[in-house]
Amino acid sequence: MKNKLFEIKNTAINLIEEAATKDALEKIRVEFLGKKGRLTSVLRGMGNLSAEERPAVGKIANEVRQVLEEELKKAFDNINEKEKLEKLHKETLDVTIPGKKITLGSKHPLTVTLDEITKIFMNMGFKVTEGPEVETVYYNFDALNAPKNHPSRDITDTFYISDNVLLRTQTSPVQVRTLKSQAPPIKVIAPGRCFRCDTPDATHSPMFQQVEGLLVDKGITMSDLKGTLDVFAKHLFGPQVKTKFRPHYFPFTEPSAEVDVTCFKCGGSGCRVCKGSGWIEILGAGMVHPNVLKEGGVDTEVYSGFAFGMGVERIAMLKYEVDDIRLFYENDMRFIEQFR
Ligand code: 2NM
Repeated sequence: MKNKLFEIKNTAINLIEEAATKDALEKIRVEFLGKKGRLTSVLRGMGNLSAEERPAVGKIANEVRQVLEEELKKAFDNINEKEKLEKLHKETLDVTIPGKKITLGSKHPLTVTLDEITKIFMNMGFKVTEGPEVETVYYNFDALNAPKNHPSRDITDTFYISDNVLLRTQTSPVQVRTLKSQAPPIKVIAPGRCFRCDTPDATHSPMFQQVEGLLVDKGITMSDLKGTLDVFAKHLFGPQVKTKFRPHYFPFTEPSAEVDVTCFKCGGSGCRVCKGSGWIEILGAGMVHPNVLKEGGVDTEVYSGFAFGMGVERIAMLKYEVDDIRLFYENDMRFIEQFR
């Protein structure tokens, strides 16, 4: 029986030495020390021993159990330590590996341009107003003194949603809403998307952005308009530029003008940018028509005002010498990335 115990001990120790995982160790523990284990069954057989033999065998059996338990624990701790080291090794960071490059986005050139325009007018005390892109015929045409037979009202020029509802063709309906909801003095700009039935080409897009301005107060004259737009042009294109007004016609302003700046590229001598004329048209403007003011609830005996409007794409094309408006909407990274 003693030999059997020593044999169990040696077999178990050999197995423990060979075991490579905690699972394998647990199997060995169950096989030798478990309730139905090999050591346990030997102990059960002790009843057959003589009274003299029993204590000595019992002592050996206990020693074997103790040794095996110690060996199992040692082996278990070894494997644990090894696994911990392996895990640490796997999780080691190589701080010398180059980082992943994060590409930064940038503002779209139209956003850059709109921000710049907005900032100049805000610095002159204008507030930014916004309004719906889906408008009524009343706000888009009627209230703006557009004659019933004006060509821009035609379904071939304007996107109608129904007889009475359309996509705004300019942001002036926002100005009308402002006139109706606020008492003068009014000093606002209205940036936003506008829509016209145009076939896309180098200079036309069925969707584009506008900034319109409106100022209504006592004693406002054409010279206030000239001064405001001259300051704007100098901030946008440089202090050297000059502005000039050319007579024009808009239904919502009287008198009306188109505004040119001296070419910021050649200084006025004539080049590709100004097509040889030395002047570049940048916006339209005028004194708000009394019919528009009255429709907006303004007393024209007390107040007068000026208004102006410009295309954001047009300004961006001039500033950045972009020769095709469609480039702004194509999301071609080779184009977009040039404006970082
Ligand atoms: C332009 C040119 C001239 C304009 C007029 C108004 C309103 F609502 F006050 F009558 N807002 N914007 C205006 C005037 C717009 O765009 C080329």
